[in-house]
Amino acid sequence: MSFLYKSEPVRGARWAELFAARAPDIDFHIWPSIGDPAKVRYLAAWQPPENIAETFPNLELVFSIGAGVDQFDLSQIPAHIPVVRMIEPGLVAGMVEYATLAVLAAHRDWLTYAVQQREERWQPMPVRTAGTRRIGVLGMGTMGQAVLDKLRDFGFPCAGWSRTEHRLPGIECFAGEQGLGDFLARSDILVCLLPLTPETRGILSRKLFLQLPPGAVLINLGRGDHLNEDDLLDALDGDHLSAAMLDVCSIEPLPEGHPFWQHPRIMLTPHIASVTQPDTSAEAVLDNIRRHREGLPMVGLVDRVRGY
Ligand code: NDP
Ligand code: OXD
Repeated sequence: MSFLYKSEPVRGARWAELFAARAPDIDFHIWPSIGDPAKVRYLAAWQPPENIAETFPNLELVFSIGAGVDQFDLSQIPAHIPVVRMIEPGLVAGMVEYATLAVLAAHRDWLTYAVQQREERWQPMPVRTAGTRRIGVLGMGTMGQAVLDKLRDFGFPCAGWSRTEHRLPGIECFAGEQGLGDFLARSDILVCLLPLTPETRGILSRKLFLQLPPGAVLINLGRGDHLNEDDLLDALDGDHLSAAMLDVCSIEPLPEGHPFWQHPRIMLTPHIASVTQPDTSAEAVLDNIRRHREGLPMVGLVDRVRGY
């Protein structure tokens, strides 16, 4: 029986060591070395190989290397094979760090100061307290809840939006289409931590921006396809939004000459808000293999109907 890993090779080498120590009955292969495809029971991938069902006839479980599963065409994976996304503490911790950094940078006007520095301009702006800056997080899942938990401690009035109702201490919770307008109207800094699904694709649009308070800041940490890029440029250039911080783009890497590169009010990072950490993620995968073998519920099982 074998495990096929198809993602970043340095992490793969560490997983191989940990599997050898913790699950010696499983042969570990790092793509493109796949061994005998009929022996592959477990596949973990960031970008999945093509024709999974035909190539690996005895596959039992598919793992996403990331928290998102939008890179998988779930219709191509036979219904009896569970798909499990990544839930591991290292990935959550990285996201909490990045989201906190981005929110604090927006709150303390760092993009404006970066521009002023290049212009050799010494121009203080009023310093607002955290209590006067309202944060809204789209998505209250593993990432969104951890981020809200941290931001609340700074004294920001925090709210979250999700598909179903949630309750979190000290967080104003909104849900569904009917809760979106009120949630947006009170969000000075909007953080997107949604999964990419047919319902959420393009959600960061002109219509949504116009419901935010004037001067709001957008931080997109979900997926590039959540965002309508032209609508963002219009909202920034029309001064409805004051800045955007984008860790994800529709096309990655962002193409040469794209208007985002040079926009003075856009801060870009190359999809590094958080990264699956080798040791903790291997633990999470090994634990789910154990759960699967023992017939227990797996952590991060994807609901194919919801698409996340
Ligand atoms: P979860 O599945 O745990 O949470 C998803 C949240 O989004 C849930 O609260 C869910 O609502 C909500 N949601 C889904 N669809 C809708 C909808 N149609 N309307 C309203 N709310 C909706 O995911 P994670 O928190 O683990 O991850 C979220 C995303 O973050 C990933 O899918 C990925 O795209 C992104 N990510 C980006 C990284 C980066 O480096 N940039 C790193 C890691 C993740 P409900 O609770 O009601 O189900
Ligand atoms: C993820 C990501 O989904 O890194 O984990 O984007």
